[in-house]
Amino acid sequence: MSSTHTSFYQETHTVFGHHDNKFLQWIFSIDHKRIAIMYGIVMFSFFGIAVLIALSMRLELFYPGQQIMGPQTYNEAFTLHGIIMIFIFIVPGIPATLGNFLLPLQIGARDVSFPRLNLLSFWVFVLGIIAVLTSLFWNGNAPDTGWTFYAPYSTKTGSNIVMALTGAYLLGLASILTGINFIATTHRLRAPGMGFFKMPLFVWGLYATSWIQVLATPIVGITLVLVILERVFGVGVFDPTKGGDPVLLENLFWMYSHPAVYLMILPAFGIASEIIPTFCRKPIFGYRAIAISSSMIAFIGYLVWGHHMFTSGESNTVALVFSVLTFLVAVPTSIKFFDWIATMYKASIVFDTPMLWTLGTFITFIIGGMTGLILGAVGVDVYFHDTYFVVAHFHYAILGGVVFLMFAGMHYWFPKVTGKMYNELHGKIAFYIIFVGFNTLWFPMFVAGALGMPRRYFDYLPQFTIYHQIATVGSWIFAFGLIYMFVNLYKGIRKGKPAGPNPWNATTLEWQIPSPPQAENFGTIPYVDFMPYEYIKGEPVHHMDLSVDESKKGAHHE
Ligand code: HEM
Ligand SMILES: [Cu+2]
Repeated sequence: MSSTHTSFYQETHTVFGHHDNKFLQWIFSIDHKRIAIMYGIVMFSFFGIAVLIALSMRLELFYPGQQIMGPQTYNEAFTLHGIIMIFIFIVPGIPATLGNFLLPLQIGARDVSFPRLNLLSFWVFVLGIIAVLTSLFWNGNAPDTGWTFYAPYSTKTGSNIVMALTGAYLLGLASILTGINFIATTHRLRAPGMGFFKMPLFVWGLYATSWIQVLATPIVGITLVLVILERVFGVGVFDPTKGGDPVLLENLFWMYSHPAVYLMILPAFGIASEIIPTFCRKPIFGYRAIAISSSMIAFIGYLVWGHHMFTSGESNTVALVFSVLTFLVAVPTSIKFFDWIATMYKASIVFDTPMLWTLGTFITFIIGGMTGLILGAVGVDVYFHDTYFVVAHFHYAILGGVVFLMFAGMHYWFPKVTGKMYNELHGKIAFYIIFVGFNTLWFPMFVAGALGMPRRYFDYLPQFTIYHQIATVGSWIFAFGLIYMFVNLYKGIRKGKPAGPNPWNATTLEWQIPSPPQAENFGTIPYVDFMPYEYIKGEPVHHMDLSVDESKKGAHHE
């Protein structure tokens, strides 16, 4: 380790000056790298809790009839599972963790544009979680509406909806603040010479996502406030008995929540676009097409929300229009996939864990995406609506797409964040266990759903038993794989070998500085007049040491 630099583990800037206390140094830190790690710790703790809740649901479903919980508890369980997974885990997801850590590093900046706002958004996020948790224990029942809060049930049920809505609102606010910060950072803080079309593709993914966070999240914010107003003051917006319209809530909700799907997947695609050239040691094919397709997906994503409401009584014309628009999203998505495959064509691919996760995700996400097209066809969806086919589809897309690529990114940037290496062999074994567990868990649900198994039911007809039992066994394999993976990463942090600045032979700026990076990232800010993925004969074109501050060379150290 070079002695001239302090890593962000030793020293940090805080909002209130310098603290001797380590804990205060962390929770008041305005260093984007520490904030990223704090987000990560909180998010993955809740991911673990939501997985445990899901495992208990799967146990309940092992046999027909009541096993370990009654219908009311089951409703509360899937509501909590959904709220945690969506609002606490995957919406902040990649931007708040890997994005926060890497955005400044990849564009050659010393921090995000508004470091204090970054810390504030973290604390708003924590406040939101506290509100959600309060809703579970605060006199009365835990929320039982499902994470979509559909009316009129959400305006009528006796459970603690207002607290849960407040929580979701705060979590949305945190997401907006992150988005604003990232947009400003991308526009203002790129290293000199780095035009938009010289940015790494992960930055493109984050940038497109930030616009969705800023433009779409306020819609759901307003919607949640309206439900609160309705419950507290009896204003009739959604309740038909007061002259309101429950379908209005569905419209408003999905105007946010469909774009939110792309908010989740675009940075995940960005991760794939980083990993593929690195492990093929080749420039990426179709850089511009991949960059622009992110923005196209973000844009079309606003126009398709009605595909969640084919059975809500919308007119045939409207349903048809939404159906066609839904199919359009496949175009920019396929552009990305073709470009990735073209990059891999004739490359000598290195199958390390991050690449393995990326390739595995291709399979699961394509299944998730294709079944999405099936559901996007109006006639078919009328049949499949609210069956396990839908449950399988979105777990394939979100878990097998977004979360898996997040795992890919976690392995890829692990050496950068920790300065250590995890064990490759165990990393690969963990991937295979999770992959097998995942497919055992969710694939049978397509079949059960197609045969008519409805979702959100704690009980079912005996002919569905076998599918639920396979799925439950799959859920144990899956959970075991998760534990295996996290233990391996934890061991890497504890006693992994030092990784060095650039263990993968990667080309982007973050690999040109020490691992972990020092407090203000770069000694020298480079002039970037080259493309992000430049290889000649399998070797990176640019070798730089950006940890050294050239202007201070020869000067004395304090
Ligand atoms: C160990 C992994 C997981 C298991 C075993 C699991 C299991 C389940 C089960 C059994 C249901 C209820 C199905 C029903 O009764 O309709 C469900 C619903 C749901 N899951 Fe998961 N899940 C997992 C991971 C995830 C992840 C990673 C996400 C998103 C990031 C997610 C998001 C959801 C959502 C949004 C619902 C719908 C809740 C509702 O209907 O209100 N799940 N999951
Ligand atoms: Cu949608």
